[in-house]
Amino acid sequence: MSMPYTAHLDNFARDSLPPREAWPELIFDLPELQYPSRLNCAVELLDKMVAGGHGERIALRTPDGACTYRQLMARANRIAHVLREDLKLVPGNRVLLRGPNNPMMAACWFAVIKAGCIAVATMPLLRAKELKPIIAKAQVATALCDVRLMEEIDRVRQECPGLKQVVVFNDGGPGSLEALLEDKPEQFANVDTALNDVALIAFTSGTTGQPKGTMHFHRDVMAMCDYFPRSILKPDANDIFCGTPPIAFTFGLGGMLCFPLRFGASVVLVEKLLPDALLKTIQDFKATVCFTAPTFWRQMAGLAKNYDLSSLKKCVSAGEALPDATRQLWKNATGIEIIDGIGATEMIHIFISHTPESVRRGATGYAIPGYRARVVDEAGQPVPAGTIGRLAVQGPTGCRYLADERQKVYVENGWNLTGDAYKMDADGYFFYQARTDDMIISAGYNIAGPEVEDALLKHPAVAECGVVGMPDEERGQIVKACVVLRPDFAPSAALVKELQDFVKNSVAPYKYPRAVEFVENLPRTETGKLQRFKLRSA
Ligand code: 3UK
Repeated sequence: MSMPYTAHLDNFARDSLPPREAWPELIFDLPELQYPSRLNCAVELLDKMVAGGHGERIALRTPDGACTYRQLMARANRIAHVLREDLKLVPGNRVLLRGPNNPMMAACWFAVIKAGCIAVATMPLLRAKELKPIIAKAQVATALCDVRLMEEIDRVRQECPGLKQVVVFNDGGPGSLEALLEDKPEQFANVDTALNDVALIAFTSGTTGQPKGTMHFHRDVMAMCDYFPRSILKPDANDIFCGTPPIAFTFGLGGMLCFPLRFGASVVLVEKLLPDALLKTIQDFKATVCFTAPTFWRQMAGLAKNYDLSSLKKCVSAGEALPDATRQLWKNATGIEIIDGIGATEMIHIFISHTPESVRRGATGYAIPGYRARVVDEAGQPVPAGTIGRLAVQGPTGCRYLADERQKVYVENGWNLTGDAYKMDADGYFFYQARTDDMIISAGYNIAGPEVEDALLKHPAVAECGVVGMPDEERGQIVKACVVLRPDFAPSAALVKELQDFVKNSVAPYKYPRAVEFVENLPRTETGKLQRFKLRSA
């Protein structure tokens, strides 16, 4: 038997894939979305757009200026020469990328892919302690790092002898990437990768244990650009994207880089965005599409009146469940129905979502065309509509952990199990309950924290909240709410009672929080997820 074609000379990634029988079943049943056996996703997103006449259009916008498709391609090509000639990289080598969302970070990502190497982008706030297992696991010998994030790389270098070369960018000094690419040609012979050569390894933002590396092929990047955007987001070349997710988070890799380029549109890259700054970005750049997490949508709803957001058309929320209370606040403030979507690093991007017109209150949406979803019991059998169980999905993308036993936990009988508890209605809409290990069991009742949170968020005193189960001798667990108050409200026993009664009046009374604690803020990850384990241990 002949080996299937690969452009990789370094076969580390291929050799670290899970055995074929441990992969999820993959479905490619949309006739319009078939990809050729040779595919380089950077070539599809850059070179082909330039060849197709988009070269002089703007690809990236920043507060300091803009960059066309042709300029971005030229920059990526020169960096690819540096990778090949100065750093002596061969196809299949992993390259660690560290940077906030900015044009050099974007160009580096494309350069790595053009050179047939594998992009391992890391979240900007990661410390040496968190980078170390990533570098070891993905066997990374080369890093490209924004000058402002060098400190942790310098620290980790001393402990990772395998990390042999580090090149700094956005620096300009001698030896920097800018200096090295100066005399490189603007053309580059792109590596002719196979559609199932690994293009990137994305590490999960997991809270416990060793980080898991998910491996995605060139084909998966194209599927990410074609499935959710084509059927739900429906952007066009005049759209201007903006938002907060880092390129290192696959939510951001799609929304802040690959989706806009796939459609000939542009994206505003801003390095550090707080709710006010994101609103100002929308106003100043006349952005039309915005990607961010639920906590941002909620905070921005309260500030929206101070900005001209008339350019904005489409809003995407992902990362954690979008409470209906937040959806309504944003709609009242702007008239826009947020597009909610559940995605996962293992799946690369969103697989259940809805268009603004087909929203159903309280639901994440339906399986987007090309994906299948169902709710299963402990044994993996589908449960009837209306029953809570475990979410299982299949589609053109799926989980392939880099050398990790936990592949068996995520993939069962060919289905991806995301770890979320869901309920499906008779029309195929999926209603998020909680992470399966976050379900609260109190006096024999199953209670989903996010449902109680949504009830609390409808009270005018509540800015943000997190609801968890706390150990209790009598009931096993009790429902506890950690509440951040809006500026005009002060903690009091009377307010505790008022919030408890408020919840009892909107959901089944046994779900009300027996304990309420007022806190200054809630612990969140860089991706906007509430860290419930921290609330439980507090
Ligand atoms: C949770 C949601 C309810 C859910 C991601 C869009 O979040 C992303 O990837 P992660 O690997 O986390 C996956 C988990 O996050 N989640 C995400 N979105 C929603 N829960 N409603 C939602 N809309 O528990 C899921 O299993 O960090 C999101 C695109 C790409 C991504 N990587």
